[in-house]
Amino acid sequence: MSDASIIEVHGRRVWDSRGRPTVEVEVKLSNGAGGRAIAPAGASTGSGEALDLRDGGTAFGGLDVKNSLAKVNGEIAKALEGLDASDQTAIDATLVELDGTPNRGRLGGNAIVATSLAVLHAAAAASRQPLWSYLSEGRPVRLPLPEIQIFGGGAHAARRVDVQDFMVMCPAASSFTEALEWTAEVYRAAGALMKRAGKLQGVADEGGYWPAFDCNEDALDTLMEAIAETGLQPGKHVGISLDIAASEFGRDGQYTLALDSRTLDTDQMISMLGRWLETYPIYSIEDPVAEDDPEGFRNFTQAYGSRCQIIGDDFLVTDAARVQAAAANGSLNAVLIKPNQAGTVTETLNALKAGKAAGFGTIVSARSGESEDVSIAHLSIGWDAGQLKVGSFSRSERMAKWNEVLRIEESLGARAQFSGWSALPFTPASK
Ligand code: 2PG
Ligand code: MG
Repeated sequence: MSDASIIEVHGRRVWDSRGRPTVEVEVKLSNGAGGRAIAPAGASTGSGEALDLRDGGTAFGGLDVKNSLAKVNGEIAKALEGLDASDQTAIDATLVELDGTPNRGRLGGNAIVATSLAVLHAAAAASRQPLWSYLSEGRPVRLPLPEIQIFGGGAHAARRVDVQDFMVMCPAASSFTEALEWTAEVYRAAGALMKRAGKLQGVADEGGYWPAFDCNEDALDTLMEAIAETGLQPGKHVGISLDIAASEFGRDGQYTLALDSRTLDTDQMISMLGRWLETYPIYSIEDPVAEDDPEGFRNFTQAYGSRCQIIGDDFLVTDAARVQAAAANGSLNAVLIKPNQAGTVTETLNALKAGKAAGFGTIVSARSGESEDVSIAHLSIGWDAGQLKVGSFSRSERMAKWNEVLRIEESLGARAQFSGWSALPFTPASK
């Protein structure tokens, strides 16, 4: 038995930021170390994601996780007990094999990701290092460029507007601390603007202001105004990042913009986004077209990939093979990295490595259903992803992640290096 042998795996039900049940797993090792992780949950999910297994039935809207927990406390615990927690690859291979399905549907992606991450935490604790440091294995790391939501939309705001995330990015900041300071000013200014306009109606799922707008462009104009109000310059200090999450309103090359009461085909969709790129200082666009529109991704990237980060989320679902295929045919230049889309830590890292090998931007990302779990803050730094997307600048399940990065930044002292522009896969004309 190695020093870091797993002696106990325990799953329990906890609750996420939407008040829904989710899976927490706690792992104990023979040397006394332990680790814990909570599965997040998406609302705008890609069809190729690891399956978030729910019980169905009437309790909690069918979203209970008793089946997943039974798997953790039964088969999973039995299979992992006695294994070396520091061999993450073997742990994850065991989980994948035990599940035996292509989409993690038997044990549940939620059970698997929480277990995989809990083992990782335990192994880091056994090595007496913070998780980010354990993951970095002595390689240099950068503090991530944050993408922070100001207005929520799409599936996170009852589809009040079509676009899901209206975010800001501050690659010109000199540090992670300063990027948060600039963002905090923009978030405040946006709230004040909404209040003055009589449009302040609380926040959406990820903490961005509720999008009480007449059209998507209204949100963009208000965001520009908010940036300008802070005294920071749009396009110089603060850029815009959008998650269109187009799979939510597009299929078979048809995109229905509910707010504007019109349907666009792929070319019209690309033209509309192109006009936004001309009008606003947009640094990043995620899922500009739907996951069933590979040609659309390619055409969009061919047209705009040299001046903008173009991220695949639903389209790539944190899958190394899909990332490699997208790189080979020039479909994107960045990949969103969500551990619960991949299933295990090892598969998540493989997708990130594939992204880096292709010269892609790599963005570790939270889900819209989150918790106090801060694992992704550590992954983004330890794996030197360069970017981190966590939702907005309010609500503690979001702030927990930003604040954890601040602690790590402080602990690095003079060694702290902010990724800034180096994280983005293009050079802006204004730079
Ligand atoms: C996304 C995420 C986070 P969800 O689409 O990128 O914004 O949303 O977790 O609902 O998939
Ligand atoms: Mg997305």
